[in-house]
Amino acid sequence: MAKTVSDFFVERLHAWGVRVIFGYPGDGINGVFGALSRAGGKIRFIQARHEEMAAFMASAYAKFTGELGVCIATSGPGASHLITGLYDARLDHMPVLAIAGQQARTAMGGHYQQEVDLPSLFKDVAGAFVQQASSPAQVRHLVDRAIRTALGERRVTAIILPNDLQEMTYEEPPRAHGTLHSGIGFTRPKTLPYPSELQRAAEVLNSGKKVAMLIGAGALEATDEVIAVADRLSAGCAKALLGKAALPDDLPWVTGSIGLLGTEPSYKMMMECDTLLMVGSGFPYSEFLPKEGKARGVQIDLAPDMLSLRYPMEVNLVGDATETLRELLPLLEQKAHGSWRRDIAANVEKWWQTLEERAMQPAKPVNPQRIAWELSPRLPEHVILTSDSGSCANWYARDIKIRRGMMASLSGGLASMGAAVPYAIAAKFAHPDRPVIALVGDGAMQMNNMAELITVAKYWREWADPRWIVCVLNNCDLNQVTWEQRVMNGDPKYDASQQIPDVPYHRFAELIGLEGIFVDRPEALAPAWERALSAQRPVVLEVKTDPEVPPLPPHITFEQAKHLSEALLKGDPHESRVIAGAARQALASLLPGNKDE
Ligand SMILES: Cc1ncc(C[n+]2csc(CCOP(=O)(O)OP(=O)(O)O)c2C)c(N)n1
Ligand SMILES: [Mg+2]
Repeated sequence: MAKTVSDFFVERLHAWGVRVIFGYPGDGINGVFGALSRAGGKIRFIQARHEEMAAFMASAYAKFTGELGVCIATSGPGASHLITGLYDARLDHMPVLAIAGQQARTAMGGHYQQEVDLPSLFKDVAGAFVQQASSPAQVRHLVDRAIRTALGERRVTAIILPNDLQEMTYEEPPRAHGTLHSGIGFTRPKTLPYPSELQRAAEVLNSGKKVAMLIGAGALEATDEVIAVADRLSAGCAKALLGKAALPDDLPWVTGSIGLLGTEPSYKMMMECDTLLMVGSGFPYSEFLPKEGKARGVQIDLAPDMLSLRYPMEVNLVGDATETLRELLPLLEQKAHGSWRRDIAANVEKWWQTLEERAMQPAKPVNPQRIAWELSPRLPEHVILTSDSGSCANWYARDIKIRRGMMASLSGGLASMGAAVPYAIAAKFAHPDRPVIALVGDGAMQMNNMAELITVAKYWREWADPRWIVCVLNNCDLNQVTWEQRVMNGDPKYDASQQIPDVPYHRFAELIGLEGIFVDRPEALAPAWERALSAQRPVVLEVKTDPEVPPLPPHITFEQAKHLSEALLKGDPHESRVIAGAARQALASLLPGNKDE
């Protein structure tokens, strides 16, 4: 049989190093599936339950391996289902290639079945490179360029293949005018600023007395360098959500997360510093950074368009975090460890105690914060953590003490619900020998994570370490938003939009052959984690949690506090519980008069 365009396509992906593709089939892309089948396992196809989940998997695979993530879908609805997962990769700067089928070239423009204008659909999310192939000799450079662009620019790219083209005999581009003769291969360059710029940065940092650092996903590979620079500058360091695993939390000067899901020591440090060094972070909220003009700033980022975006920096360094910090270090003078760092460490120590006290507050029936608190000391070495968007992201960000060698990620920039389980599945295909734990709200579970448990049931037996745990926080509420409505908008809980059905998640797990554990007493949490972590198969650990424990930011403005009290006065159906419950203490500090702003 002659080599088809699809055979060539699969061969070329393989030559680029692609070994895993996440996706879902359909007649618009059958040609490529046929070729994948003929390729005899050279590239592994992982079947998700939904194309959006496959795209989340590709995004997470890129995050956990540093390699290209690839997802595939059929024409029309399959392709449009990919979009949200692709935006996740786009917003978190992940290299992902989307492959989509399309109607036959002979039908296009004819309002044909499943005909969607895919180049237009993908144009925003895959704007760096999106092309619909129209001839066999074009496919070689489309693959080469889509992958090189994705890797080189850390962007999402897309190739759309009409189904008649997929089955045609492949032709190499002839040596003729109007053809391209492309090749494969990409290695990341070493990106460093000019020495004069490094010197300018060092001057700013050397003249500071109170240096604060903020690191993000760009610093994940730069742990030693961040520690060395922070020690030289006697700085404290906060971590943006995607940079959680960049520094271990047992260092006394690490203030943990920042922002709405952040910590008080991070907030204080940013308000009091005179110098800010930001590394590899697109952390969005300027109000958690120093007031403009209050601190001198230096930023390091690989992407020029992320520089001086949240705070006007004095020195903007385009560079790789590891390499740039290494070059910067010898230019930095050793600062004495004085009251600045001592105060940060004291704040951090006090904050961990506060978190413990908050986690141990009684609640009805289980305080969700305690889930993370009990998990933290039990985290196995090299665990990979994921979290969904929802209140659990607060506990993930603040309460989990991460150690060296662990990985952790979530849908950061997009903050999409429904990412934690596909992320956790991709983590297993990236590192089958590492335990994986996902924290997920019940709303996110119902939205789509639950269906992906079927994917886990399908594949887990092949994972070298079977430990794969999803902890479901069952509060029958879209809790994060309920609290946002109360605090940000001053509205009472709107049951019609916020209340969600009670579902026995642990029993669903059992039905499909996984292990189910149910907890509705705080004392049962620790043994439940122990059991889940020693289980011989994937586990759904369902915990009945209290929706009245507020997942509130460490710093609330007077305005927000006022809104909250208004909501309570307007008659939130859950008002009496809110006031009387475990939230009482936290709320007291929010009410007008108790904050100085
Ligand atoms: C796809 C998507 N839809 C809606 C939202 C808005 N949103 C953010 S958190 C949240 C509530 C999540 O509820 P649940 O998963 O039950 O977690 P909880 O906050 O109750 O712990 C919603 C609706 C979102 N981030 N993503
Ligand atoms: Mg919920």
